[in-house]
Amino acid sequence: SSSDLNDVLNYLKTNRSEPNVSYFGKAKGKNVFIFHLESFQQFLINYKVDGQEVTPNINKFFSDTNTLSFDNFFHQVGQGKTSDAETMLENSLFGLPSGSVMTSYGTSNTFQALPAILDQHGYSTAAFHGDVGSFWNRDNTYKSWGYQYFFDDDYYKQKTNYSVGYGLKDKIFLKQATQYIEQLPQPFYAKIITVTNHYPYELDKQNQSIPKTTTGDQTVDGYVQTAHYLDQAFGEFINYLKKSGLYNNSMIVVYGDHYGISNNHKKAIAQLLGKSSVSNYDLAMFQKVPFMIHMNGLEGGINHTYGGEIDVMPTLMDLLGLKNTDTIQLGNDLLSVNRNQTVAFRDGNFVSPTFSKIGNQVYDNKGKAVSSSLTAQQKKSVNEMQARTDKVLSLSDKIVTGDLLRFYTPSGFKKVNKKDYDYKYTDG
Ligand code: GP9
Ligand code: MN
Repeated sequence: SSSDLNDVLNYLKTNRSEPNVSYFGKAKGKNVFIFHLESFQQFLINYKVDGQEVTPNINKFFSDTNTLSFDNFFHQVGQGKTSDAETMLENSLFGLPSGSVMTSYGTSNTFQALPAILDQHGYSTAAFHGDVGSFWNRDNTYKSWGYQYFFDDDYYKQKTNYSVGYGLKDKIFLKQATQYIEQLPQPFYAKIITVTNHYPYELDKQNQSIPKTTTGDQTVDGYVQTAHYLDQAFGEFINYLKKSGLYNNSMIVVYGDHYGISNNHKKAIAQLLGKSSVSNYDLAMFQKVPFMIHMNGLEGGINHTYGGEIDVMPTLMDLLGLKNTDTIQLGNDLLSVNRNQTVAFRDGNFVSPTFSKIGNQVYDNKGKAVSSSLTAQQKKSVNEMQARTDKVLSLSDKIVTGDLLRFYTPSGFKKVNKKDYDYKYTDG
């Protein structure tokens, strides 16, 4: 309703953060890659098995002098998993308390997504994925988001052994994706969704090149093997970008979509982290995923701000120098100077640099349970963070379930017409 929309606009009036002047427009006109690392958690960075780095190529990228890396960046997905991550990254809206925005609303709702915005600024836009196009209703949702092209599994040569689990093996997928990348008019925005590092972490013998972990938990121990394979695929892709020259004129954004090891595996998680047991706070910290931005000339380093997937779109828009003062987005630019660092999880818990709330317990930033020892001042600050968390989640749900964006168009934005797009593969 219009009063719900007013709630949203009022919230944004006081909660929009200012771009950081030293980053605004730094990536103007660059090609953009969004490289989606399936089920990839932050703890894998610099993790070793038997003295061997699990992800040497991603590690190198993480600490490259031209990579801005975030080490307090959290996934914020719910049941919609990958689709929630995509929804947050390209719309700055949360997934739903249950189900998936893309599945339930992707076809019918109005969106003002990043691909559509970039299209209207002269970009060509494409998504790449080696699974069937209908998974998570991508083939319809991407039209609503304004993607010009969606290269789903129909676009790649298939052979026996080319696929495992949900789709084409990453190396084979990425190699074949390059023929389409090369045809995209520049500047382009390309989202590349990998899939091999997906539960239950199966991989053919010949691609296993690091030992499994030895927690004894069957579903956990293969994780480093598929992560290692993903890392090799990533390394090959980066080499391709360097050879083709794209590495130097692109902003390359790399992120992990969500956990690979669920909280049902506490004992194994403790072993992987070298701890005797894990608390709920440890498990919350275990939800960190990589977020890295690489670009020639960008001053890299590790940024410690607390943030999550909801914050990616405003961050990228500011880097791209796109006006973002009247869009409806619930995150804030990770590079803003005075940004609010409360990270909302989809279940209403939150983490922050000071206090975090998991279930009924409040923790300080060392992981100590402090509910019963908070001062009045601290209690007040915890309550404020909780209120903010509840607010952004409920506003997001109102926007999605009420299709509120159909009542509001940011200045200069042209409504997306789904009929403009057709992703069906036709030979020749
Ligand atoms: C399938 C893939 C997996 O196409 O993106 O989705 P997930 O199971 O991780 O949500
Ligand atoms: Mn996923």
